[in-house]
Amino acid sequence: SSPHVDPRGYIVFCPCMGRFGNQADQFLGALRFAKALDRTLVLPHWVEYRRAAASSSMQIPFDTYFKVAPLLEYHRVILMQTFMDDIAGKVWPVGKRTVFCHGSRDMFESSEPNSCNAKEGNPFGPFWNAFGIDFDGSEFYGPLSYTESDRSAWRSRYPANDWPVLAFTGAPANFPVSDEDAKLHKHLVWSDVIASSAQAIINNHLRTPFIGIHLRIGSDWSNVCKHLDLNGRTHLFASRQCLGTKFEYGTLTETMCMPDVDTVTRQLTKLIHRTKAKSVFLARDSQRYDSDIAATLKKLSVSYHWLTEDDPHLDLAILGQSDHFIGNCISTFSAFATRERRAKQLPVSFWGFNPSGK
Ligand code: GFB
Repeated sequence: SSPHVDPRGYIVFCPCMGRFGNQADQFLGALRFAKALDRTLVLPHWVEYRRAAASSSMQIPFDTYFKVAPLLEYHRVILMQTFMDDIAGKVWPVGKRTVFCHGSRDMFESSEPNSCNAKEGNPFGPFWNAFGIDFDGSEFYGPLSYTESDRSAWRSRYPANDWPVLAFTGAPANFPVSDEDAKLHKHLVWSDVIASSAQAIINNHLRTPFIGIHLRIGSDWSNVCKHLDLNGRTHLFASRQCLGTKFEYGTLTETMCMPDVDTVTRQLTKLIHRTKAKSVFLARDSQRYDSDIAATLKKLSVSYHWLTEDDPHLDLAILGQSDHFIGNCISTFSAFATRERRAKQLPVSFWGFNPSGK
């Protein structure tokens, strides 16, 4: 049976910024926004960039990675494919599709003036094209923001009767995720396929207790680490996760962003001694520390495992299960594991970081 149309309307958006960690951050904000506006959230395809298709992006169905049911415990949601197949024709017919953005976006020479240009560039074009969506007009919602103070203004300016679908050029959410929205992470539950693959790796390759570590040490990341506001009061990406929103627990350092291999092996050794861990799972975006870490762990008679294929979601699902975790405070990829672990009250620590006062 096809789903009923929600008379209170829908929110559709493209997770058009960053890679998985960034998209997940914004997803939580969009989920809260949909709840606040009391509209069904259309669960977007995730946007991925694989090396083979670097010039384009791939669109991966939301439920490839996450279950829908736990989200429904919080709010009404529907998969984008279902929405397009069963609902869009009734509330969002071809020829009458308006797209929302804060103000005109005309960053390219080919841009239309006074338009969201919502399909211009990658991943914008490929995302909407995956469903054959074209836009017929733009709506600039500025100066409204997504924050709580503007939510009643959203409802009065865009009532569901006149605006059954609010389709957003980017995620209707702030970045990075707010503390309040981070709590919604408990509704992001790995799909059975991901969860059982993670469990199989743990059963077959790891002895418990085990430590999961995330190393964000690749070349794109070293560019990020050049822009730290050292000892300052400016957060970078996910740095709230260790420093606290108001820097209650410390300030940024270069080592926190890009720990050197000695810091990593030293900190890992300490944690192994403290926790009596029997194995270590490594998730990383570069292999450059592998041999040093392997040598350290061999000396300690601690076994280790890493995935031989690049699989960020499987990495994260395993990091979410480990008995202990060391992550990168600034990375939103680490932050995903941190939120999942904090929701389950599992311990979290970070490279090069000791909470002040402890
Ligand atoms: O997830 P993400 O937005 O987090 O982007 P950051 C990092 C991406 O790098 C992940 C890969 O989505 C993965 O594709 N990656 C990082 C990993 N660590 C791992 C790992 O341990 N295992 C695997 N398999 N893959 C930000 C971006 O990254 O970095 C920003 O999102 C910007 O937009 C900046 O590009 C440079 O917050 O770490």
